[in-house]
Amino acid sequence: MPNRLSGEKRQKVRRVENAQGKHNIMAKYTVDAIRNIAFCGHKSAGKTTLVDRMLTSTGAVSRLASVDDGTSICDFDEEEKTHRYTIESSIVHFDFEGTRFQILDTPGYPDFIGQTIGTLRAADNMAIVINAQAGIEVNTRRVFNEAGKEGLGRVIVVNRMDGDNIEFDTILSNIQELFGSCCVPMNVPVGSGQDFKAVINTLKPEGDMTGALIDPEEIHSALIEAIVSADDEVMMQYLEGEVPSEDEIKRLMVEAVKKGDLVPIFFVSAKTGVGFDEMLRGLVACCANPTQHPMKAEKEDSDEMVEIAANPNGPLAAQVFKVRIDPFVQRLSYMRIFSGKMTKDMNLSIVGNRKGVKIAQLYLVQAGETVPVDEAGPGDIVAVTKCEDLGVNMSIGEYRFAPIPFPTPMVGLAASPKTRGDEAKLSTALTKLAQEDSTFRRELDPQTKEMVIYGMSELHLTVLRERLKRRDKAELETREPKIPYRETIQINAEGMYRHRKQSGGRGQFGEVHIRMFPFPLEETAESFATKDRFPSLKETHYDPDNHFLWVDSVVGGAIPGNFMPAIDKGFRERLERGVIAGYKVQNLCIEVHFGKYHPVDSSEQAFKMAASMAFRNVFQTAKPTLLEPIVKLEVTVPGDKLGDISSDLSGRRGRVLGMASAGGELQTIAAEVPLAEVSTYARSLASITGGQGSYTIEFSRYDVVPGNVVKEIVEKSKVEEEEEEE
Ligand SMILES: Nc1nc2c(ncn2[C@@H]2O[C@H](COP(=O)(O)OP(=O)(O)OP(=O)(O)O)[C@@H](O)[C@H]2O)c(=O)[nH]1
Ligand SMILES: [Mg+2]
Repeated sequence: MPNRLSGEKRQKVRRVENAQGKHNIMAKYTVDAIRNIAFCGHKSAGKTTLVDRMLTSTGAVSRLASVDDGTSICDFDEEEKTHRYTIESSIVHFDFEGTRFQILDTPGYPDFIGQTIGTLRAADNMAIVINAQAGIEVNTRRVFNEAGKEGLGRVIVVNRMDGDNIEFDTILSNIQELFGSCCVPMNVPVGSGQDFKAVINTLKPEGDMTGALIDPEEIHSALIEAIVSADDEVMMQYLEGEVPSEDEIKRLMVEAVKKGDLVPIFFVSAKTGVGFDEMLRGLVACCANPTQHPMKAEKEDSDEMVEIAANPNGPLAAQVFKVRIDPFVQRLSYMRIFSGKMTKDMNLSIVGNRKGVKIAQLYLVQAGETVPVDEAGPGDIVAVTKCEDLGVNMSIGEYRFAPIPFPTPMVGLAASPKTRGDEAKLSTALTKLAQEDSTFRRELDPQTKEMVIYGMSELHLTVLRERLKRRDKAELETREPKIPYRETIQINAEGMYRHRKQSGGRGQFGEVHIRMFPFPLEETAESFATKDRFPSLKETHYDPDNHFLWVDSVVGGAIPGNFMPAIDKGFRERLERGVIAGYKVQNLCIEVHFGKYHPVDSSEQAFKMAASMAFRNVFQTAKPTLLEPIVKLEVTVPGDKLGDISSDLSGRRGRVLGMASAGGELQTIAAEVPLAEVSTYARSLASITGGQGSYTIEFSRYDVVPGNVVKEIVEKSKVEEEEEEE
């Protein structure tokens, strides 16, 4: 069965939906019947298998699905089918006992964490899936923390309970040791492995309890205690012996999960289905509906934060959290609606963009398939097609939502088209990739004029190249990783440059006098450009991307104002191409304080050249150096490998920040390491630990490169300064 909708199949879906009168989702559900939950966790925990099963067992999809034979509903992408793991997040929906579930299946590989983080914006809750056979793994803790940052309520799903050699007590104590005693089972398994046959509810333990792996009555008290701790008054009454009513428990359970006082645990097997319906009922009971998880946003023209209530009659407020470019349905922009109504032929206004966007069609998504709808409301997750202007992070309506905190991609490769003449095709394809994947970026290397692509890891870039090849018929040739060094200065310096050229006709004359200062990151343009420092300050120009500031304090018209834009241009070009080794310049302030011009022979070109050369010459006398990206590396390994790991890290100029238990035998070691030293870390870690370790990399900051290393880099990158004169 094809996974994407062909034109014919799309028509069929539309007819079916209309026949059932389902095309208006708002007419069918109230907001409080919706549960939006992201399924996250370590790779292979069984997230996709769980979500596929939700769709088949509730009848939302009427075919069998399996990751292992490439028929998964959520892993529908060609690359996912080939690799048998999730690369892109999928959004699906189904109904269960009167509740509307919208589930986000996310990748467990840290290489694709951008997809996970993007989808959290659409969720109100996170289910952290743990593989019962493997226990807590490195990405388990990472996603647990990400949920905290986004303010999502958390539940834990321990999956694969049908597997061999499961140590129930160890799993439970490891979870509680790492995430706290707030983690309490909502159901207790009866038997494990092949004998995992049932679960017993701990909120209302009843029936035959023989074979339960832990006493459900005992867990019941711990559960009630965690629930009542969400309300001080109820807690006091409880301690005095008063049992809270069922309604009270129901209300407080969601509160407790939202506050993190309770993290319910469910034991299931996605393969056999044991514990499945109990888990779904538990999710209905514990997870916040959209009205219980209002998002914060700023009104367009003010910086006051307000809470956006999930009100169907309120103003429209939504945010784009994902873009996917599908060869059949073209470009899809996925949005979470927080308030108001969106209709299929609406003109959307976008915050910060005067031009609105006309919706071509509004869709509900079921992983790779789309179902047209007329209207959607708060809590709904919908997609629109062909809206080129609707990019990730954009806020729709009058409220501005905070940008999604995507990690910065740090692993770079110099890239060029495999076939000459493919440049234009490749450029279009890479633009598409960057729109879909907020952890992919490309830049032109100012030194070599080569294109450099950046991703989260080697694996991430490999998968993206596969997609380019399959979808866009564009092949890339890549070369050794490029490190995005930056150039800067360490002391103040000053000087001037006179550009004078007599070539036939009119001469060219421009003279620029400058002072140069290190401009520390902690300073802002306002704090640095004071009258004390620059007594005749007239104007400041700040470039936040490079943390570059230049100050115009020229007096008496020594340089006429109409040449200032040319000076600005000269500085900016130099910033991009660097001075000592061809890297971008940052953390620098220049004061232009004097100059000379000629009424006939001065030109913009002459002043641009003079500015660029003055920059270059003075920079060279200001103790120039290189900055390198430092990353925070978190490595999780079996405890007995800690020694080998830390000595390997110190060999890479790394600095260990700390160690902590990551549950059970696992230890996590956090270190700061120069990016240049970790481009091949995946391979080394695998050989040290025999494949038992995993790691995450996150950009931390730029720091000064040690002197001997600077020399090496500068030598290697000696460029011919073609345009230098005289
Ligand atoms: N025995 C058993 N195997 C399971 C169960 N759930 C999943 N699996 C198997 O575990 C493997 C990984 O399952 P996935 O559903 O792809 O895991 P995932 O968490 O989505 O993995 P990523 O997409 O890489 O993050 C597959 O071979 C599944 O068949 C389960 O409950 N029991
Ligand atoms: Mg998956």
